[in-house]
Amino acid sequence: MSDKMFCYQCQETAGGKACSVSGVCGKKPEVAKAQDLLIYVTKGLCAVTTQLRAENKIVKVRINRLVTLNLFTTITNANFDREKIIERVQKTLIAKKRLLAEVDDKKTLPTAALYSGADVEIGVLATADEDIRSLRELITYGLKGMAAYLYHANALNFDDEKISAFMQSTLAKLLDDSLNGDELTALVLETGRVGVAVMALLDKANTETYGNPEISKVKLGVGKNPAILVSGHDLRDLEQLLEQTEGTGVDVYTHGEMLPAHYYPKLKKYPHLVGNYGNAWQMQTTEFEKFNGALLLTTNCLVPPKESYRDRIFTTGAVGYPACKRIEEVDGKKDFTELIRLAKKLPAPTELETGEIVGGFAHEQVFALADKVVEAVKSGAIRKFVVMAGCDGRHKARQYYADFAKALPKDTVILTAGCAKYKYLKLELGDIGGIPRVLDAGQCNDSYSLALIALKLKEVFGLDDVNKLPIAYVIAWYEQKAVLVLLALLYLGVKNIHLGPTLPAFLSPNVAKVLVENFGISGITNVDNDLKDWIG
Ligand code: FSO
Ligand code: SF4
Repeated sequence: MSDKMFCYQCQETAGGKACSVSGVCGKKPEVAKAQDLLIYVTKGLCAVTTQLRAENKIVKVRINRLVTLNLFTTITNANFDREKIIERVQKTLIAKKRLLAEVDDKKTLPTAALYSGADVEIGVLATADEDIRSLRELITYGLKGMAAYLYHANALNFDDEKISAFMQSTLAKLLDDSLNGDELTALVLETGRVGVAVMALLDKANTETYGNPEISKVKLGVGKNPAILVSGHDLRDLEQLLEQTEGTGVDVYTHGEMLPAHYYPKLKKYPHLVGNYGNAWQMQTTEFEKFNGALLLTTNCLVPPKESYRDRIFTTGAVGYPACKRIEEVDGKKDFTELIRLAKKLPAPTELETGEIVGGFAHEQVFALADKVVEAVKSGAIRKFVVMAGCDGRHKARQYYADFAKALPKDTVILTAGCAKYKYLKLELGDIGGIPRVLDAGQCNDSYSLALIALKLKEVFGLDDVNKLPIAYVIAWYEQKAVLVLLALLYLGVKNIHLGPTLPAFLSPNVAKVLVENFGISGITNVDNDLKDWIG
């Protein structure tokens, strides 16, 4: 196996090409290679499970969960702990060996299915043809995003064997050298179709467990109690922490993508869930320091922590960092005692800002406002909606999104989800007849809401094509969940998505051309030009 790393799965990849010395995200070559190995052995396991299904044998839920967590573990900014990743490799090899014994017909299995730890060429560059490589990686990243959504649904006891079967058969197909560009392109679109299904499953899991998000005010200031800051996307982790901190005198705050927890009736009912602290993930290096209290990372995005706050960080689920304490799930429960004990000894947070923000405009809440919205569109009070969803990040070029939001005409409404919102959520852009100009549906995990809102508008306006709606799509991407959301939107027939701040490095010129020609995908230029072209 080569000593060099090669990773180009996220938007911040080095030089817009690939991280080959060390990751811009902080991922070291040995971690990158362990992740490549984990993906490789997972594909091998999936070739076996796919064969088992073809022989009408049942694949246990435990194996589905193993595959899901393996993929989620390799998502950007989730796991930097090489040892833990290698543990997962070994677990996967053991599971595969056992399942292999159950396969009747081993003749068609690929080499990876028989792999037992020998030195083989793996990783992105193992595929020589740049278009095939590009399509394989596009699918792999879509599946990583799918795994993240499925993992969250599973955490709330929602599952769908069909989704796991698709993920596994698709991963197995990525080992098949006989598949050509057209067949892989078809698989890209299939990934988008199942992407819609997994997002719907997670939406059902979240809303049936915690109620439909409702319009909510979230405080930005701080109190005087010792506190825990929760980051990432896992609502079940937050819920368990809220239960365990009840009556302890410890307050709980959200950071980054955990903000939308405040919109759910069954989470906002806890009085000690006091507010949101700070901004998007990339700000954690300064904001975690100032928070003073204990920190819980439930999912990506983790930035390699500075020493000044490293000993206050606890990780759980797919997240990992060698020097940070971990909380494992035992019999479906997580015990946060040690985290709470630490929090009690630490000072209250330093105030960053005051005031409040408003969110909770997921599908049911927007449907409840439908009459008002339709009236505003018919009267011309709302000229256009702009879907500005996705991720925030470190690149200076992302200032574009704040500037774009500020420059949008006053008769436009931003529909948002994901941590991209931090670029404009606090700008006080006003409202249109009581409808705020920034409607936050929730996490990137809730992008499904935006699709449902678009489909509802199509229905109420009696249109035959979602692209005839007065909606522009200005999507900021960073990691692989955004890749899945993009594929899901393409599957839903959405055209002319403007993707930025840069196009993915993993799209070869030919693959990019297919996306441009068939779906009208384009990049961004500058605010003035783009406003003129897209908004008019
Ligand atoms: Fe943001 Fe990070 Fe939610 Fe992403 S926290 S960037 S798409 O990993 O997950 O939106
Ligand atoms: Fe580079 Fe992104 Fe890969 Fe990290 S995840 S190594 S920043 S491409």
